[in-house]
Amino acid sequence: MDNATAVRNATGSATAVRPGEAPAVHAAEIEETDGFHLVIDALKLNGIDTIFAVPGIPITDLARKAQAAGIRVISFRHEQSAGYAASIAGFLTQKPGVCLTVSAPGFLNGLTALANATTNCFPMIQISGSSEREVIDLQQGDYEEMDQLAIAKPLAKAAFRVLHAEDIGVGIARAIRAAVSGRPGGVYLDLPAKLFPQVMDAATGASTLIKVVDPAPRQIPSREAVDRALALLKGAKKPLIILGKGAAYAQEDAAIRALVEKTGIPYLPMSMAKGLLPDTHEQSAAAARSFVLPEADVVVLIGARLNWLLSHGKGKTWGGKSPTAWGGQRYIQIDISPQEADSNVRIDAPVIGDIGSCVSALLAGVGASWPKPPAEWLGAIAERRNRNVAKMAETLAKNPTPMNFHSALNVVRDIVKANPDAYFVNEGANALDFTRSIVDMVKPRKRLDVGTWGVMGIGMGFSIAAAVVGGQQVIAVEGDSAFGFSGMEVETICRYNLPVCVVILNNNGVYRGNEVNPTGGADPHPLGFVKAASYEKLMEAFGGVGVRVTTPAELRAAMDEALRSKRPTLVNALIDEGAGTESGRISNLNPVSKKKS
Ligand code: ADP
Ligand code: TZD
Repeated sequence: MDNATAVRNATGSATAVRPGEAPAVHAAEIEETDGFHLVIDALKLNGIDTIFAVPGIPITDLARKAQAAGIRVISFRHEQSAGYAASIAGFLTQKPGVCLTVSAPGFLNGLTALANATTNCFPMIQISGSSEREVIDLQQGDYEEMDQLAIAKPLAKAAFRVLHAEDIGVGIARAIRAAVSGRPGGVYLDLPAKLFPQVMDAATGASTLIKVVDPAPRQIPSREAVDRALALLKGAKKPLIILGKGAAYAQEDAAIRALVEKTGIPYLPMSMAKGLLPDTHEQSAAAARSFVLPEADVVVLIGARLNWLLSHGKGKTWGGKSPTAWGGQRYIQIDISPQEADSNVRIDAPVIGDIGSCVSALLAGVGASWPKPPAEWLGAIAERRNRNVAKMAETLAKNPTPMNFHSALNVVRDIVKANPDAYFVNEGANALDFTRSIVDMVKPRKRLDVGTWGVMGIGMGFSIAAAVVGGQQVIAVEGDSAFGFSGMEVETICRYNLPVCVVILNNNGVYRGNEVNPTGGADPHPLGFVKAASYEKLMEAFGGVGVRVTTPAELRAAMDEALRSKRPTLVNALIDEGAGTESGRISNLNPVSKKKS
């Protein structure tokens, strides 16, 4: 405590005496509380049991006291990873994941993750300590001076500052509501250093705290919207359902499955919706994606936006005649955000509400007489799918030397299949794209990846959070570049002894590792890394298991052992350095100069 001296009374709670002030009554007789304890009590009151943090001024004691109060404090090496961990904890639990950062640089390090949470619709609260308001506003050069609230505002769904201890309850209640209600997102909560040591009597303090009632209220769609959608769907000749990560987040798995199965409509899962229904489901059109998108006539979007990941609903992907032309599909969009419809193409039947309520309302209109999609449509999809699956099986069966993405991922595919409860974290470019299509998921919310931004650096933070809040084994498949963004967190994995098996698909660089400096100079190529780097030693440095493998058989043995032992393990899988393509599957978004050199 900076301004006040804590005195512990017989019950162990803090009382405080300001320097130079005589206590009015015997300190030991008064139950007092302070800002530190009010923040902790407010979080606990609202069921927040875990904080992802990097401690330092002015929140060191907050982290310390939170742990003492029974909150699990997971302490990271870098705020960005702590932030990513908080955000994915929010996705997995529907409770805001809390990230705790220090002022200015720590705040900024965490802010990338907060912005990413907002973009991905993950509920998260970044609580950051900040310097003295008066000094910041006069720009007098305080320690880690920064107007954090102003900087966070445009990147967060909401941003608040609490100046007085008696407002902590309201501040945390508002942050929780903003994070989880409607479209979830990242919320910033600014807590200046001076707030923490403010004292008040404990009973008054307790009366200021708020246990939030119904923080994410159901939003029921209108009857008209549901009828409009059903009418459109009933007339479809080539219907298609697209499941997005909003559908995974909603935890309405049974209702979604019932809608898919009762209507008999083929579906496509977006990356993080894989496993909502098992990827092996006979209605999955994932292996016929490039066929169904341009062919479909009515598309039902459930918790998925028509953003770049779905080519904005336009162009060749959708059968459009030019890159910006609409393909002619008609859309039903289920989303909690009333502003999402028409953001890219016309939505004929928006159904606005929470996914559970919307899907249930649609289901109620799908009776026994619901017409199954025409057999030609289902047959054409099955034919494409079977052909593509057979082609992939052939590729996966090959065993080239050196090992490549496919032969390595064939092993990962088997191991994930045998361990359906394991969380599966994935980042990279080729390491992401190949993995997404090769590794099947059979359970919901198990696949966690780079999301809407395609951001590198989520790997270790997501893995740590999944192990901590999900309590299960984690397998992380990482490009070697991707891993580098959060690699130091293997120390965190070892420190907390988490069952995380990191597999690096190491091709010596970004996308691939075989490009050379065209000038012949000594500098390496900008996309290349140290050849055959010993990433496994990083895990060994902190007491975990490091294994270097060059064949699928060695990879299988190393992963099997990692999952058996549950020890922190890093498998450095050396693969063909020429195997990757530029930007993986999104090379169309990568401008390339036509000019030679
Ligand atoms: P993907 O990348 O998988 O396609 P997006 O992140 O683009 O998914 O879309 C998720 C959508 O889900 C967002 O538009 C968001 O508003 C919506 N969403 C999130 N949670 C819910 C919910 N509980 N009910 C309805 N819609 C939701
Ligand atoms: N920085 C951040 C934060 N996110 C990004 N997406 C990038 C940079 C650019 N980028 C990609 O889009 S993928 C990638 C980078 C640097 C790494 C690809 O290399 P990799 O995977 O080794 O991880 P592959 O398998 O070799 O393609």
